[in-house]
Amino acid sequence: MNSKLETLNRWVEEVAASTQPERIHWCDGSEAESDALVELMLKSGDLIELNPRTHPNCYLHRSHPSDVARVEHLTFICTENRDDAGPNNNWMAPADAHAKIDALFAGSMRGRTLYVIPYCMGPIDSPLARCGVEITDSPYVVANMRIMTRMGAAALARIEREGELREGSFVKGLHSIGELDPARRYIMHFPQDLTIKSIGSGYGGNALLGKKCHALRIASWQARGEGWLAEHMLIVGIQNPKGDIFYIAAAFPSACGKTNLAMLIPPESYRAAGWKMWTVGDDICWMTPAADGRLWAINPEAGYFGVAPGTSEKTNPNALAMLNHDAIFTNVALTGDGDPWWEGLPGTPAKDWQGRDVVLNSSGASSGPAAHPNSRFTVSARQCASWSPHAEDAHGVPISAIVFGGRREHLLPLVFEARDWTHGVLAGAAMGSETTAAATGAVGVLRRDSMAMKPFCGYNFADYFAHWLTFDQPAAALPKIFHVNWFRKGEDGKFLWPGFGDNLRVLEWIIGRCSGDEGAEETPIGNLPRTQDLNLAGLDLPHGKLEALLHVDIEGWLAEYESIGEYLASFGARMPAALLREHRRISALLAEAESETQPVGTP
Ligand code: OXD
Ligand code: MN
Repeated sequence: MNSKLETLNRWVEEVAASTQPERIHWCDGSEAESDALVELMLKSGDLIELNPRTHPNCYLHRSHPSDVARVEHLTFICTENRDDAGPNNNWMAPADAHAKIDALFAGSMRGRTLYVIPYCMGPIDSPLARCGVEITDSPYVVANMRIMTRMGAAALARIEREGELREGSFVKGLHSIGELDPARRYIMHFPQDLTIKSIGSGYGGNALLGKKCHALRIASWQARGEGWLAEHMLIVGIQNPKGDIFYIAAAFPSACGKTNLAMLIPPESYRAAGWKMWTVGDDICWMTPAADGRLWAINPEAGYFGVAPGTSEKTNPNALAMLNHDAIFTNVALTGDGDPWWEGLPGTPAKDWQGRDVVLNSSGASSGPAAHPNSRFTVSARQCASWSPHAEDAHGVPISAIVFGGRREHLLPLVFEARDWTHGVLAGAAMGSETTAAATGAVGVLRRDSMAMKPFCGYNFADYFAHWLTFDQPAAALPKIFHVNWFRKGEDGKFLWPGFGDNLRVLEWIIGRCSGDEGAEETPIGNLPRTQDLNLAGLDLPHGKLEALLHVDIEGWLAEYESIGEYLASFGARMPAALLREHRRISALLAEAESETQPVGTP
């Protein structure tokens, strides 16, 4: 088989001439193709069958121990002009990058099959969707792309249709596992040519090119040119007892519980009152202004590639329930019965993520994590009980609110509402998280991660903020922007807020602000709920905690704004003046508030 589209055939031929595969397979996405690939991988040891009684059609893949996560230091944005990539990216000149990586691709597929994977990011009939073709020599990548994207014949038909109208209408992604050598591993992006080249890793975002490489890095570049936004956001629908549904898009850096929030189950008192939550997406959101002035969003993905450890009955029962059939697990541990296991689940592991026997000490614990901390599940979005009936709508869902958040032990209140769009963009630009013990390096250090896009924005952050600001047009009916922090701690070092399902209490205030039904108090940093504005029915929050969660520490905020100012300045002259003005406006409000709290006569 090959394609009706000559440019596509030519590219596949060129790649084959350089990588020299033994055979070429064009993926049609069919059940029979998938069965044959699974068969092949079971034989080669790439997959291990899990307990078919408890987990039918579930498989375990163990990656190379040196290949277990995205590699940001080996990820490059290759634009002609270095400043177009910006200080937020690693940069290489396109000619140098092609030369470097093409040398590694030469002969890299010898003895292997070259798979051509046509895929569509977004509902197949959606005008907001965009297509790509990934060439890979990894059958594991094919199996994952089949779950994570709309892959196969229908995508190819769309690519051919669009390709006949316009040259260069699909993203070209070339991937080879190469030698799996970290010293010969690169993930290169050429946004000006809608091209990705990735070699030396078979893992997640390095290899499933539809996800971070296409749907965020390349798409963010495309979106700027075409007037939309490609964001690292979940999309969730909240249905109130009247039956109205409000959609919220939310950006959090990793390790802040994005998948959990996307699949939140309302607390008992809310369920009894008739509240429901719907999952549209857990990682990526593409938003486009429509004729009604609102931003409409699709989830470009068709599945979840979620972190397994910590996923439990308490943190995310919806996720747990969708994982007992038709799922691929990567680097999890195994029980003696051949069930997948990770830290946070009941029971005990027998084999760790590398297949080694787990030795338990006298108290029944293993010496280190049995599942890799970044072990994953890949599963179709449809298997989630809260999967939204509107997730496949071609025009997407209308977004009422955008929420930014991070992990901050101090200072950042439970929630605040930005005064307007410009203030909201500043809140997103300034957001960040304190590092946790899960990451290497010092714990508790604040890392700014604007809009949670630091590893994923395909161009200069200063230009990206300017692009965000362009949406503020007179006819626009933009979402309101909020910032949340589930992770504030009290003086006793304990979390002040229970989190998980109770986060709906904050989301209820957020949608109430959007519909004009909820009150707030104005402060220099934005509008905060007064204690009476949050619904705390059925929640036993000890006295003083809510006040602490909603406290605005003016002195602390003055220092925070000074640090935000330094961060904005680090992007140099491209930083939009409107954002700098907004920063000055709030700094002045804070200074004024501070002087009002000083007793008369103090210098
Ligand atoms: C992810 C990430 O895997 O953001 O989604 O790192
Ligand atoms: Mn992500």
